[in-house]
Amino acid sequence: MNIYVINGPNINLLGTREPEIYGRDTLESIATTCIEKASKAGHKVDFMQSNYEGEIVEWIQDAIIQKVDVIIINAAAYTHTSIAIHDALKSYSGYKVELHISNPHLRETFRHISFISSAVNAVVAGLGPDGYGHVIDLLPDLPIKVN
Ligand code: CA2
Repeated sequence: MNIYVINGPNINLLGTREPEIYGRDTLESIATTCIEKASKAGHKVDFMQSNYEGEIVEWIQDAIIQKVDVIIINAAAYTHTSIAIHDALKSYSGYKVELHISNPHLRETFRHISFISSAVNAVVAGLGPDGYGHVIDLLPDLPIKVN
């Protein structure tokens, strides 16, 4: 399987601030874990992060063109604002997982609304930085149509 792991704004700061919310792992260490776990299972992960909404939309469009099998997306703050990311995800017919490190429902009310949950197959939240690796481990058990 080909897997895109897409991360939104400020996630590059992981490990530098707010460890009580986001843990102490850096984005680089999460990427390494995902790539290693996927490779052991015979899959390929492209791991990316952007602070720009349009770039995230373009990566989702690229996943459509490249017939990527799975998108795991932590859209970060764009989760709560972005119709553009919602629309791009709707256009992608592969398997999609919305992922959050924290549980947004335990936090400020503006984080309780997700614009993208209605465009994905599954939502994972509150498992900390290990959530990414757990989702990679789960992929063989999910109803994914491989291209
Ligand atoms: O829990 C998550 O994964 C979030 O998607 C993280 C977003 C937040 O806006 C969502 O409501 C929930 C924020 C990511 C910011 O990441 C930082 C990491 C370390 C230090 C500061 C920010």
